[in-house]
Amino acid sequence: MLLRRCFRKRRHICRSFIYTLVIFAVVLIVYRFFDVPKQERLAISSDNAFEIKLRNYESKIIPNLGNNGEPAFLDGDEKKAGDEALKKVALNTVLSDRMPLNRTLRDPRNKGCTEFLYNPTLTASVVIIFYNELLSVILRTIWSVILQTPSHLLYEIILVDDASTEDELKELLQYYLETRLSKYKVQLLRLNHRMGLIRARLQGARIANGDVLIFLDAHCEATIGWIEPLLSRIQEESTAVLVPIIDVIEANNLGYSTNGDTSYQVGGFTWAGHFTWIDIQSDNDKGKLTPVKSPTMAGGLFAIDRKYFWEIGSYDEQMDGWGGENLEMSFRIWQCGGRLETVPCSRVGHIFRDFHPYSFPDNKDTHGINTARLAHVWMDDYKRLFFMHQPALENNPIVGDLTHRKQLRKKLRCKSFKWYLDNIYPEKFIPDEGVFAYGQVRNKFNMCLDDMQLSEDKVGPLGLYQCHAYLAMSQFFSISAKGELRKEHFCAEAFDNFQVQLTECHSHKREQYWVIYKNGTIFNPYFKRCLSSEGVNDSNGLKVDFCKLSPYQKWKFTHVNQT
Ligand code: LR7
Ligand code: MN
Repeated sequence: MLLRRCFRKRRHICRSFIYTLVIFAVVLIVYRFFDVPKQERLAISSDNAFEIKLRNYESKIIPNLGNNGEPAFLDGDEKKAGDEALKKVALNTVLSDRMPLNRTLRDPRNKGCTEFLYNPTLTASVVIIFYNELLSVILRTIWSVILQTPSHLLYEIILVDDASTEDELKELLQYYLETRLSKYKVQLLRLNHRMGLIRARLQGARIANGDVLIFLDAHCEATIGWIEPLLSRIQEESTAVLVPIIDVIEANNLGYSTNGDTSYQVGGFTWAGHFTWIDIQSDNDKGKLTPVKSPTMAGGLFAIDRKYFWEIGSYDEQMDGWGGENLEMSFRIWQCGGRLETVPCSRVGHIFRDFHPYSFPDNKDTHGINTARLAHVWMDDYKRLFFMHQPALENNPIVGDLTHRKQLRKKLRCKSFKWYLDNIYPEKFIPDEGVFAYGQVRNKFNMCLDDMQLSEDKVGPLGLYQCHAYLAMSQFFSISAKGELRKEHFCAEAFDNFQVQLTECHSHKREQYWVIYKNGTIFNPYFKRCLSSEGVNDSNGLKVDFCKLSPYQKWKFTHVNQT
């Protein structure tokens, strides 16, 4: 009807209208007919150099290699090249390139975990930052997130390239996303200059839109069911910040290894400002499958409500490079009213490398500087213990302006560091509080007890060294309330051959139990002998000897508390 009337009245206008319609329809049909998804169009059209490279790379992947998270091994030249890479970049890059990007992993969780019914409705933005990481390792991280996350819970994956300099990585990653991952919400944000991992994470967080932010290092693999308990817990309590159990992916064979499915550790710290793993202290919490309180987090893998992330002060944007942000955030969360928890039913693997394969601009000790920042802002008087490790940073302008962070602490009305120690980490050893004596321990010959720079994970003799003019950490010892002669982690322990070694404190008393007497002797009741510096040389350290009136058995602590 309408058409007929139209033809009668305005014939030519009407005709052109119909022609346009027909042409439009034809174009539409042709387009639909020949339409192939964007990804394949790019791929097919290619004699494209990227496509050739990627196909070449894909053709070398050995099916099933490393499946179930098994360790994998190559032979001959490839083995040699892999060993070389391990030395150079602390990772077997050759092996990673042969291994499927979507390899399968065993379910590492405790069986009990499958009985929980999680039904989160929150969505996640997974933020993965990287600087010159290996393409296949980044892609395996991405694939694991895609494959192990129910799609309705994954709002997006945001990759932040912290201005990597490896050209191939830059080009191929972008191309891979466009051609192989276009149906997933993965976006790549490229920073135009190196910002360091803290500001890189902030940049990612700024463009995220999911309910929850989940940060991952770029060399991780998520396992089945990893995300549900994280999102559920945040749904229940939006101020809970969560860490999965972080399993080890071996840098040499990429085996996914766990510590079994019942025992796991939580986060602690050292007064030198390093993150450490610690055993769960409360018996009630041991072996629990529901979230467990953690005094700190390692920093690389965690989930936080997106709004809460900003409310609680995101990160200290003046922190450069690497390090410190993890303890800063941990203290801040606890002191300002949040909670930090390890979620035992969420497990993610991380490649632990023996050294950083990258260097930092200007070779700055960013870990030290960042930690000095957080010590000033969050640790109140206890910062003295950190600065004893880093005296050169104490009043150093290199640490930068702290006004904003101090304002933040005021604004959020955060509690004191003492509150944190008393309530969240009461087992933390404080070398100069609640102890019988502390400081330098010297004898008549101006020689002092010395840990001989024993590194944190070793056992070595309790040594003797010229007393330093200042109180250096290597000469700082305490007699604890339990009667240990100790450092932060190490306790002096007497052995059957009467040598005294520094070993991990075990609080079972006996060989690690000492009594100081007013006359200056340090007595070991188990051996009924006294600590002696007689005949000490570098290799054997101190001994326990029959107690006698000898200047070698007389010791003086710089500070003795009255009891
Ligand atoms: O300048 C840089 N820019 C970056 O984007 C330097 C690094 N990075 C990226 C890097 O590519 C990687 O994806 O940042 C991520 C972390 O760097 P790593 O893997 O070299 O750090 P790490 O695993 O040795 O260190 C741990 O402590 C750091 C302190 O700043 C970060 O918080 C890391 O995320 C953190 N990693 C973990 O918590 C994983 C578990 C390890 C443990 C214990
Ligand atoms: Mn890492």
